[in-house]
Amino acid sequence: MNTISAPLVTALQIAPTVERIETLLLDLPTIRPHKLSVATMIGQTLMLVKIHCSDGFVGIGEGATIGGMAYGGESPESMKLAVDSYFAPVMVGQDATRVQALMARLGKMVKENRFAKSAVETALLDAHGKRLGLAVSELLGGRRRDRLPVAWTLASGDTAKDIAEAEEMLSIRRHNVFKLKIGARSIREDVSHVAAIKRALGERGAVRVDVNMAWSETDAVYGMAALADAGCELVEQPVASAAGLARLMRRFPVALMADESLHGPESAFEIARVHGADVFAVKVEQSGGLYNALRVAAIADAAGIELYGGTMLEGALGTVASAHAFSTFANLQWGTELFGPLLLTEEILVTPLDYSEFQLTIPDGPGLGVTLDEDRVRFFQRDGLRKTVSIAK
Ligand code: MUC
Ligand code: MG
Repeated sequence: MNTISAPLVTALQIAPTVERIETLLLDLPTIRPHKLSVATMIGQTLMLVKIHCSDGFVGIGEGATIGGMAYGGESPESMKLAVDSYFAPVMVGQDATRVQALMARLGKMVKENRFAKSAVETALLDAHGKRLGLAVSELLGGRRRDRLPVAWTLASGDTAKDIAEAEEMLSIRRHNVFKLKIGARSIREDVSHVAAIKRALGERGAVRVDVNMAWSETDAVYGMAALADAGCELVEQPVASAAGLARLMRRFPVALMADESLHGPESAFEIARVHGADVFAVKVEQSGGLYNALRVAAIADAAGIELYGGTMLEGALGTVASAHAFSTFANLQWGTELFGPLLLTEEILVTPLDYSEFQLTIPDGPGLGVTLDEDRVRFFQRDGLRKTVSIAK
């Protein structure tokens, strides 16, 4: 005899499930070499995830790293492998509408892999938003803003080129906050580079720096004082450890921001506990997904730490996912740096994102609110049409 009650049968029948998960790698060139203390990027590889659901909705998500594995333990290739071999068996057949429950199930069976988890969580939210006719920001509790201020990173490695690039951004009214990548050269060279750029821009542009952990603590003591004198308003991750950051806090008239030390809610709590930062650079991928990014922001708010919306130099999908998450933050005192798609030579969306008047407009259509240009994706896909063309030459 059938012991399942009628409503349960109905619920089982109608709950859309994850049917199939597709992944691919996209290799896109950057507009110029992007020089960080850890790597020089001349291209970016995006790992795209498509989650096909039994009700016909397809969600898309993205994972990206900086300089392959130069920035952390995951790479686009390792994300693809993790999703194909380990995530998919855990997710296929599961209720696609219970995003948090499905991510918790995945978390029990797959440790770490924060970037890959962020990509699949994004795809689940995109599919569910499309299903409900709601933007991802609304699924996350509701957006508080439709536009986000966007900083630009000057990282050509050449002071004159950086000044010309900043002038161009100011003149087209795309960016008026500039983050300078330093730490690869001597501190004295870096300080004069920063001072020259700040002198050239004056009050027209704010100048901040990202050291990407390149300094020792004694370097940082000298460097932060000199950068404050040069008119720099914020120093991002000058040293590697949270304890080191805590010892540098409040010693200089310049804000201190944690980036690489932040790996989601637990590390956010630990940095807050030791008073290790004035500002958190919240990155959706580093946090392990959109919900975790919201948890990091809540910890910052509770600790009186200010917020900045960071980037892993994602392409359009990762950038829009982050924008949806940041749009819900109660506080976003330092704006964002969601410029990733602008660093790439190729557009992969049917309708490009709107960057204007120093801000990014957050799409408000269902899900992420963007559509992939599938022809261009096929062209730039690894081992795709572009490769065939170059071989044929
Ligand atoms: C980082 O460390 O913040 C963000 C902007 C940029 O140019 O690099 C990233 C990574
Ligand atoms: Mg950084």
